[in-house]
Amino acid sequence: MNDIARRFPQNPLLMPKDLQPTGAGLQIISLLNPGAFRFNGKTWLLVRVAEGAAQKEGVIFFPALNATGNTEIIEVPLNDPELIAADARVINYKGLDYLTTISHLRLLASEDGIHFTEQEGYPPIFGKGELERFGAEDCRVTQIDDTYYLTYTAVSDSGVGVGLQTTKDWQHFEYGGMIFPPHNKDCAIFEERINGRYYCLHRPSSKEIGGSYIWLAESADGLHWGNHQCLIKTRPGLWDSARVGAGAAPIRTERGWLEIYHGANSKHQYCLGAFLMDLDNPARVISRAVEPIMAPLETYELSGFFGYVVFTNGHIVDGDKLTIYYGAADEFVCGAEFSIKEILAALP
Ligand code: MAN
Repeated sequence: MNDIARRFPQNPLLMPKDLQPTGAGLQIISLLNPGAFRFNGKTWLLVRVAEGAAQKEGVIFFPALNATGNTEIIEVPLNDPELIAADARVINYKGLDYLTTISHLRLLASEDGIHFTEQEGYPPIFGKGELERFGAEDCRVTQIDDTYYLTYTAVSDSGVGVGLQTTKDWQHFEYGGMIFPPHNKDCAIFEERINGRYYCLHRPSSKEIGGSYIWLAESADGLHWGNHQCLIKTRPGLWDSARVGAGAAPIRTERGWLEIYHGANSKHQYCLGAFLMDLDNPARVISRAVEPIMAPLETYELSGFFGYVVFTNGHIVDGDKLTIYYGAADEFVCGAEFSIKEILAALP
């Protein structure tokens, strides 16, 4: 394996204790998977903040937004025979799935791309309505002209889909509704229209025939998507054998659209890989690296809320320098630099 990431020596850049929870009785369990963008001369992160209820012995609490949009805590005794709590992230109660945490998105900005702080006047972004009752997660941010498109995982008891909001100033948002119904996540819109059309990568999942693969869709208006095509599948026996999903918006290079994606194996170990799409016709995959370009190696990537995870959905491109911001061990926000040339060299 050839890990070509140059991790920031300051990692982790952000930890749960660095931010305040949004309400009494809540605690921040993890900070993860930020979207990244430039705005007002600064680098901004849209961090996923996962909150849980302070636990007490013999009881499990899990949060959900109620009809009025406030976080409500549901309490179940640990010995309840109808409770299945085997995964740190998800529990099943009375046959229904719930998350152990609820996520919202928090805006932080930085002059140097390393030290991030919350900015006055830019409040947290919460899930909206019935289809986001269990939160908003892993937001990709794409800028097209003067509009930022936010595509995020919208979770509720109806399933996991992709929500869309747009903004020009990060203070006023337009809600575009659910653009991909369950089960779907990992949606990244391209930062340029191609032949007048919007494109995005997304990740529907099928439990029966098929799997968790990266798909391409196109749209005339950035809101209604069609002409779905399956681009990237899992590879038996490799590091991305169980599921794959897009990272942030594809990067224009002279060889094609470069996408950094995540892949996991059956042990839920997450690495980052790369593939290239044709510049004029992104449905054509030109190349895919066999090995990951980054794998969990550091202590903060190997152990945390959910260990052995590096996961990115936000980056800043500056010439050959690609700075990715990533979630480590589903608990910390970290940064790493890549040379785009070095990534391209790993692509046959
Ligand atoms: C998976 C994990 C969790 C996430 C849920 C819902 O279980 O990625 O972190 O909260 O899916 O998206």
